[in-house]
Parts: sequence; C-alpha cells; structure tokens
Amino acid sequence: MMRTKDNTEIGRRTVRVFFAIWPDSKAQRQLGGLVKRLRLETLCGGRKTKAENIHLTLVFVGEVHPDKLEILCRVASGIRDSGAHAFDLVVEKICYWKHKGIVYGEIGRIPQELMNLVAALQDGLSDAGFSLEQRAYRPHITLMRNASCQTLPELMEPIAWRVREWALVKSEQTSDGSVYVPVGRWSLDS
Ligand code: 2AM
Repeated sequence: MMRTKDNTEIGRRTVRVFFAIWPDSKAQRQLGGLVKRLRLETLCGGRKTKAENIHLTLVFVGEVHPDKLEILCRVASGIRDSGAHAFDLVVEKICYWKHKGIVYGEIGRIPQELMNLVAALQDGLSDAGFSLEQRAYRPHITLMRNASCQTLPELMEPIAWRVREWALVKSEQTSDGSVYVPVGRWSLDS
C-alpha cells in the first residue's frame, strides 16, 4: 500500500483527478499541428502530447477515493452557480521549461477570469478538506514531456479560443499512455 505526504493510505481504487480546460476543436487542431512541427522542424526530442489530451490544468487534485468525486462535483457546481465568466485564451508563444523537461504553449495575457476561477476552485477545495499544492499557479499547456530542445518553432499566428466550460477529469494510465476521462463539466456565463 502506498502513502501520500500526509500519510494517508492510497488503495488501488484511488483515481487521479484534476480540473482543466480543453481547447475547442479548431484550437485543438492548431495545437496538435504545432506538436507535429516540434518534431519535424526542430531538434526537439521527447514525448508528444496527443491532440485529444492537450489541455490547460486549473487545479491538480491528485489521487482521491472515488467517493470524493461527488464532493468535487459539488464544489464545482457551487462555483458555476456563483456566476463564473467566460473568457478568451490566447497561446502566443512556445516555450521550453528546461528543469521540468516540458515544451508548452504560453498564455500571452492571463485573463483575470481564469485567475478568479482558479482561486475560487482552490478556496472551495480547501474548504471541502482537500489539501492542494502550495506552488503558485502558472498556467501552461504541455505539448511535449521529457523534452530536450535546441530550437523552438515560432508561432505564425496566436492560437485562440473562447473558454465557455471547464471540466473535472480522471487520468487513467494505459499501455498507450494517459487517457483523460471527463467526470463532470460546468459552463461559464457568456
Ligand atoms: P503538466 O502538464 O505540467 O505535467 C494531468 O497530469 C495534468 O495535471 C497535467 O496538466 C499536469 O501538468 C498536471 N499535474 C500533474 N501533476 C501535478 C502536480 N503534482 N501539481 C500540479 N499539476 C500537476
């Protein structure tokens, strides 16, 4: 049996969950195309993120027992009911985070609505008894892992989409890599 930092037992039935935003289909195609270019046009080695897995994490919750999913959904519904607002996300640049070994899409101007949503989630989850990472939130869209890069492609034009919803997602490890399964979705006010 494994144990978490606070010495809680992790049984085999825990699930790994996080709150995240998925790009719309056009932005997903553009970001997926970018991942291909990273391989073809640069000296970037590493593990590509599959197009369908490309996302922006809002809050990483970690391993929880399945009976906690209902509480997570309740926290999310409370935030939706309080009237969180839609916003635009614009990826303006490709960056390499050497010490984490990731290549990621950087959000140019971080929308206040995004930070409000993350803060509301962090507060709601803490109040509900979840212990979250203390690191400052740094929004990024991981395109490649275990990466080592010499050069990075320039973005011809920004990749933008209107964020109208967010999701709670379960991460499952398979022989084919991570599979992300939505547990719940919540809309943002237009
Ligand atoms: P990453 O892309 O920078 O690895 C699913 O694993 C998502 O949760 C990924 O977006 C991942 O960020 C993020 N994540 C994984 N482990 C995390 C952790 N310990 N703290 C914060 N985010 C994490």
